[in-house]
Amino acid sequence: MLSEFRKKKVKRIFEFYDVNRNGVIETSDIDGICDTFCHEYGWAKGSETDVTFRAGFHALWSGLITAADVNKDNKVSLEEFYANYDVTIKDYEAFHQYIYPFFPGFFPVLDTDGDHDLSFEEFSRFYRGFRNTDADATAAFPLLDFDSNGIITRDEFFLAFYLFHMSEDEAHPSKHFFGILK
Ligand SMILES: [Ca+2]
Ligand SMILES: [Ca+2]
Ligand SMILES: [Ca+2]
Ligand SMILES: [Ca+2]
Repeated sequence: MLSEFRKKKVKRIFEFYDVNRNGVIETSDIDGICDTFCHEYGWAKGSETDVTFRAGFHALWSGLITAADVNKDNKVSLEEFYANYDVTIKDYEAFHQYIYPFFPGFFPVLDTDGDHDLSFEEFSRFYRGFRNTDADATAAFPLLDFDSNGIITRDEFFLAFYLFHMSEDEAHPSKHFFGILK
């Protein structure tokens, strides 16, 4: 069973997926996520990047629905989502098998200039993509820039991503990875 703290973090991911806030994740939510990123990154709808991103996200959705939709109603409820994360972030091996594979594909989308670091601008775009405000991005950037050198390197970003999913340390700033966690 996930601890209450980790459930709180997983709930933040669920809220990201549930774009229309009706309490379940369904195909229309996935289109909504793609629209948000499309807008943030200025991709024309139907452009190559847009099509690639949508295909990737729909593949992710198919995987999620296959694994998490226990009652087969083509929707993923919060309880189903928790139960799925109970398996996928159970331990390091599970994380590596189920969650890690998204990272190498996702990072280059965020790192728009391809220098393997996230500038404040690049980070803010990602954060807004998760429907956070500019003020949230400004607050989160220094928390996730662990060595305070003004950039979030790929390694720092990965460490935050890993600890967001795995850490039980309620004081660790990685809990703010997808949004400021209150
Ligand atoms: Ca929904
Ligand atoms: Ca279901
Ligand atoms: Ca960059
Ligand atoms: Ca740094």
